[in-house]
Amino acid sequence: MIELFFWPTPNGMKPLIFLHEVGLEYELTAVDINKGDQFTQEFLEIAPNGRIPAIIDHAPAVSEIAVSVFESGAILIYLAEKTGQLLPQSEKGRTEVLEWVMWQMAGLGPMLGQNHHFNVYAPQKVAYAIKRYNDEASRLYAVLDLRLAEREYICSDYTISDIVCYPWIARHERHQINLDDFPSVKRWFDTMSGRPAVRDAYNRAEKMNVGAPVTDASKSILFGQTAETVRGAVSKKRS
Ligand SMILES: N[C@@H](CCC(=O)N[C@@H](CS)C(=O)NCC(=O)O)C(=O)O
Repeated sequence: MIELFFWPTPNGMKPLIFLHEVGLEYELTAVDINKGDQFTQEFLEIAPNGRIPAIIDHAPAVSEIAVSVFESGAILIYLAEKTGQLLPQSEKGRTEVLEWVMWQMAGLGPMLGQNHHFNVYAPQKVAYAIKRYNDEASRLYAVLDLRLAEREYICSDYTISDIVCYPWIARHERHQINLDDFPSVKRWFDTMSGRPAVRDAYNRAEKMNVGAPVTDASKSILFGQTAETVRGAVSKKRS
């Protein structure tokens, strides 16, 4: 059984979609990031970065003890290798998928996160930051659009490279992006949105009924973190 430490955010949705695609048995453990659950000792034990998602595989293929994984990209690779699904085994096919997974993890995700932060959450409208991340969002959407112009999916078949990107593209309106300007992304997005496993994963997440994604109260938890936050959580753990 896979225990998924989850909150319904783009990074949280990635492993949930995977689990629905392959039909692995799972249980959700809610980590309410708006209340600071990401700083509990139990959670930091498996996810030292204090971010969801994370998993514990209680029935790993080889290891005799449970295996935990943090970072959504690492989780997808781990689950794909465990199940032998959605990650090709050929040298070329696997490398290509990993390239796009890394592109999402290091580029698309962080840049769109900053885009949303400065457009929506920042208490001041910082024109330079807003332009910087709007420009970067449009550049990244164009990279994906060119890639998808010649393919149904990001790599040769449906793989974890599609799963890792979808939950972020699903929030295109928040990134000031009109999908009509990126027709191949739009076509791919519609295909992805129609996949039963994707719909089931979003329906499952919706059942958590968490209300507003970020409230005024949660802003101070989410956006005021420093080295002291990390050291404070660790010293609580040691005492
Ligand atoms: N690179 C990480 C990023 C994870 C991440 O930023 N998760 C957010 C939710 S999407 C989170 O846990 N935020 C809690 C916080 O900022 O305190 C991954 O892909 O797993």
